[in-house]
This record gives sequence, structure tokens and C-alpha cells, in this order.
Amino acid sequence: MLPFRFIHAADLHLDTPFSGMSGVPEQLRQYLQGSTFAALGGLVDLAISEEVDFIVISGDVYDASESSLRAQLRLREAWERLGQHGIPVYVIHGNHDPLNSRRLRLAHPPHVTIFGAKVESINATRRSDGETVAVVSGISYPSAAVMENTSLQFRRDLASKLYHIGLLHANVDGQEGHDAYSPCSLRDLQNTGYDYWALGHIHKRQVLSQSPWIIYPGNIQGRSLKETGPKGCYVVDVGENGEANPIFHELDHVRWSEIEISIERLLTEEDWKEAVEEQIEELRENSVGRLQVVRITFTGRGPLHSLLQSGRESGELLQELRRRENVRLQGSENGVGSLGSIVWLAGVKVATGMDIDTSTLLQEDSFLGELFRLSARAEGDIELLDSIVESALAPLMDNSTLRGLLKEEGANSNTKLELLRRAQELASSLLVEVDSRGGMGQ
Ligand SMILES: [Mn+2]
Repeated sequence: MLPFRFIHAADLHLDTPFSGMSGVPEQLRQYLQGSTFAALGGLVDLAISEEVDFIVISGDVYDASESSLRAQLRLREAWERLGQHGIPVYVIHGNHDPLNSRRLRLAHPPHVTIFGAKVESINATRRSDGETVAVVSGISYPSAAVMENTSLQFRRDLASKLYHIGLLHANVDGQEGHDAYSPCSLRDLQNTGYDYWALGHIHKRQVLSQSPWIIYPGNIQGRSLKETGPKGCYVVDVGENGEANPIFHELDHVRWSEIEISIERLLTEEDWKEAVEEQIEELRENSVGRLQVVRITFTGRGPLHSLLQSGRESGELLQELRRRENVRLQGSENGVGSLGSIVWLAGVKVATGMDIDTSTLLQEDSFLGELFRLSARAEGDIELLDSIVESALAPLMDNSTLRGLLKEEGANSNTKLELLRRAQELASSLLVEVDSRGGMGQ
């Protein structure tokens, strides 16, 4: 086998609108809006500097099927730069940009191959000597919702000694939080005899298998607080024996993160404010020129719980911290260069608990003790958790808007656990309050 190198990227979601963000200064909004394009630019730079033989992109190139002319023109520019360096691109379309979308169809240059709605295979060559090094196969979504298992259409020619790469936009093994389009199992993919499965669709980076390689690279730019951490693509070196070495490269220009700050050792409001400032400055120091968007969740049990419970204090701190970043933003002469030092607070969440000793409480023969025991049981028992959350939410289900939201947000077990914990803390705060007023009639 001849050694070669390629890039595997997916879910570019070009021109994502970032419309859900409120209270963001215009300068930041524009930067956010441009971040998917900036990441695309980085992808092209990487392909050129790493001298890859080709690039594969596994679907959702555009964010919307009605993709903007801007998105198409910027993509065209990227294709052209790659063409100037003789780097071919193999692309499939996914649920966000299916083949039947009504977008303007700017023609693609000859070095860009778009796979159709049936599995096609193409020989990929090495740039240095034009030798064929791999077979690249892929299938695009004809329309937005593909419910069949398209992985079954991929079959390797067993006589071929070439390296086989499959491009598929799919939900493998029913992962939560993404539509179950083109559903297939890990076993299905392993059975095809392919060497490398270049997946797209799930935005969280994951290596599902090393033999064969089955990889979700994640998207190249995070788009919300649901897409935290480094985002980028894989540069894959395939050696003479067919062994591959995929290395992740960061491409994101905006980094999203969720940060937890425990109030456990914080005694005063001053301690609390300082703990937050410390975190923000630490993020700023490690930003490496990236705009950071963060949400802080206060956790743990401590004396500050009752103060934070109303949400007023944290709301005011949020406003103040935003104001400071705004001052920093305006103080800089040339906007874009300095955005890398901005740490924008997208929100604060209070998930703290009362300053009580839960281990004693769990033993206690009291209503509060019973409440904590039930809650602890439900944490380890999915069915019990489901039934508690379901009955608590039942009154909201009459409203169609709420029903829709709950279906979207409340479906996964993490959200249910969070609801349970919040309910436990709220109930116990109220009970203790009533208790201290003597209202329980003891
Ligand atoms: Mn996607």
C-alpha cells in the first residue's frame, strides 16, 4: 500500500445565524456570524500546510437548505484555493443541505466531487505521483429525512487492496440529541470491510472504533452552549501497512464552554464574586486568541445558597461582567484582532443546594429525609425518574408550545436528572423556610 494523507471534516454548517443569543454587542455578533467561515478558511490553510492528498467532508456543509448566496460564494472561494494547490475534495450532503434543497446551484469546479443519492465509489490519487491510493465511497441525502439504513449499501470489493474510505452522514447506535437519520449500528459499519468510516451528523467528536477507524470529527465550529470544547477536523496519515494515524486539529474561532463553580467554600458575596472573576481571567489567559462564550453554573452546598436562590444576585453579576467585556471591546482600536481576549458570559445558572449535611438527612425519619431518599433512589432508577418527571410535567402537556419544548429539551435523561435535583432543592428550601416560621404545625 502506498502511504498518503487526507483530511476528514464534517458539519461545516456554513453561515449559521447564531440567532438564539441575546444581549450580544453588534461587534461580537458579527464575529460569531463569521466564525463558520473563519473555520472553513482554517481548514483550507491546514490542507495546504499539511500537504494533504485530498479532503473528505461528511455532510451538512451548509447550515440551511436555503443556504445563503454568501455561504455558497465563500465555499466556492475555498474550493478555488484548494484547486490552486491541486487538492481534490469529496463531499456528501446531509440532512441540513440535502440534494433536493432549493438553494442556488453554483457549479462546482472539477476537483470537487459531490456524491449522489446512491453509493458511488471513486479512486483517489496521491498528489506527488498520481498513483491511486484509496477508494472513496459516499452517499448524499436526497431529502432532509433519511430513515433507512444506507450503510447496508456499502460493500467492499474484497479483491481490492486499496484503502477504503466510506463517507456517511448518519446516527450510529441511536445517539441522543440528534435526529435518528440514516440509522445504523457500529456492527453494520464494521461488516462492510471498509478501513475508515468518515462520519458526519453528530457534532460531538468521537472515535467509535480503531479497527476499522470509525470517526465523528464533530463540527469545525461550535454553534451554541450545546457544542462546547475544541472543534476541528482530523488529519489522517495512512502508512504502507494500511495503518492510519488520525490527529485532531482545532479550527474554531469561537470556543463555547460550560463552567461549574462550587459555592462550597465560599462564605461571603465577596468570595463568590472573586471566584467568578478568577475563572474568567483564567479563561482569558488560555484563550489563544479565540473569542470565548461561557455559561457559569453555580453548584455545591454552602451558606450562599439562599442568597443565590432568587437569581437576582447572579443576574446582576452577569450584567456587570458583560459591561466590563463591553468596555474592553470598545477600548480596543481595531475590533477583530482584540476579540480573542473577550470572555463573553452567555448566562448563569444556579444549581446550588442548602448548606445541610445530606448523609445525616438521608437517615432521618422526617418528610425532608423521605424526600432526599426518594430523590436518591430516582437517580439510580431510570423508570422511577421517568415516572416522577412525567407526572410532574403532565399539567404542562396541554399547551402545545410547552409540549414541543419539553419534547425537545426534556427528553434526555440528563435534563430529567437536573429537573429532579432542582425540585429537591427547591422543595427542601421551602420546607425549611416554612419550618423556621413554625408553619408546619409541629
Ligand atoms: Mn450537522
